[in-house]
Amino acid sequence: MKLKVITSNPGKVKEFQRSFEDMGVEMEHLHLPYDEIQTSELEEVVRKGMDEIRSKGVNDFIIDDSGLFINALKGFPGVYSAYGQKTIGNKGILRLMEGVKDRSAVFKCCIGCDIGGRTIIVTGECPGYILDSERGNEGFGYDPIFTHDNERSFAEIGVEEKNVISHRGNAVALLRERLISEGLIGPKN
Ligand code: ITT
Repeated sequence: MKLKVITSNPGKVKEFQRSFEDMGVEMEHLHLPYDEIQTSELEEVVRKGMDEIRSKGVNDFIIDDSGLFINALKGFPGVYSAYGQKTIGNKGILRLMEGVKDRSAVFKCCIGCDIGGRTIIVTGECPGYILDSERGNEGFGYDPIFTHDNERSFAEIGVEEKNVISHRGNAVALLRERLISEGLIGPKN
């Protein structure tokens, strides 16, 4: 089975491909821009995005809207994470967090899957902390400044381990359960 991963972010495609390898699901990267509406809910962005993509005649795909929510910044960058990354970047976030004691944050990932005429939407989370400086070369986006174990950043742990504990990994686990329980996929033998 093939699913298109519709995103501008190759890092997401790599994580999805690795997560679905053992299920015999092939993930094909498709760059098809869609509107990401401004709203306070990741799920709403995903629902609207899926409608727009289907209206273009595309089916059997996955989209993902993610964000980093920092408690001391009242949830910023959150739903504005893509904008935050493009404008102030990780260095800007670290500057905003200078001298801030509460470093807690949560990564959230909402995945929308259109498959066999059905819609499945799941959300995964990963709590952690904002580091004092950027660390590591793997991953993408906010990975160098986020740690789940207060030791290593997501950019230091590599895709395999990130997939086990990350927001996207948790969302994928929920999606796999749904796909299996609805008889849409089964383990590859
Ligand atoms: P698409 O919308 O085209 O899929 P994007 O990179 O803009 O790609 P999002 O809007 O979902 O994706 O992501 C918002 C920002 O959060 C963006 O700058 C990402 O780099 C970052 N981000 C998302 N998931 C991440 C992860 O697992 N690790 C680090 N940063 C992440």
